[in-house]
Amino acid sequence: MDITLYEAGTSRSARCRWILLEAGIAFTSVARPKLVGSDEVRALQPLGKLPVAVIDGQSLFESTAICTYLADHATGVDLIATPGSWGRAQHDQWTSFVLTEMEAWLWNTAVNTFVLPPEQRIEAGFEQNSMMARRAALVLNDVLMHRDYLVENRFTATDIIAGWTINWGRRQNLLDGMDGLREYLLRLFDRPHCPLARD
Ligand SMILES: N[C@@H](CCC(=O)N[C@@H](CS)C(=O)NCC(=O)O)C(=O)O
Repeated sequence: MDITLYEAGTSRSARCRWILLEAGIAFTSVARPKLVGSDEVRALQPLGKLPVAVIDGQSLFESTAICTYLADHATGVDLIATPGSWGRAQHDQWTSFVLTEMEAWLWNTAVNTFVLPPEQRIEAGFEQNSMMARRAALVLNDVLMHRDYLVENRFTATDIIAGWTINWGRRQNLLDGMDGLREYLLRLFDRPHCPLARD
């Protein structure tokens, strides 16, 4: 595969960098200031957001879609449950759950803290955002108290996607008392290619 990844540090594009490194797939990185919202990125991603991957001449956006595609096409390393398997249904379940029940709330706080211009921000939902993100995190914590990884009890793309969001929750101090998630993140941090922010 010929791959160019438009990325920005430890943002959601780090999921794509991580899967590429785990898969041993060579890629070209485009990472420079002011990439978000640029005409170059808008031509590939309608909202001008990162990440975007150009794979064999076709652009693909949404970090989960990119990671899933790359994992499916990795050779010599098994990074995702087989399409059509029960494990793959669980991949879809946990990635959907994490993105809609946890990440969306964190993103709403971010949007209203530093993404939108001050005059467009609404701060009234911050407390509710934290409560709802924590509610989803507690579900994941319950699961990960009893197993090491989300799908087939082995490290997969599912953990790359979910781990990034859970780590965001940790950075927002929303995981207090959730030992399952704390241990899970330590397992992910231990992986040599893990690009998750440690602060
Ligand atoms: N759901 C998308 C989210 C993409 C996204 O929001 N990326 C951020 C960087 S982490 C961005 O480009 N933000 C700029 C903006 O929202 O204007 C994904 O997972 O790829």
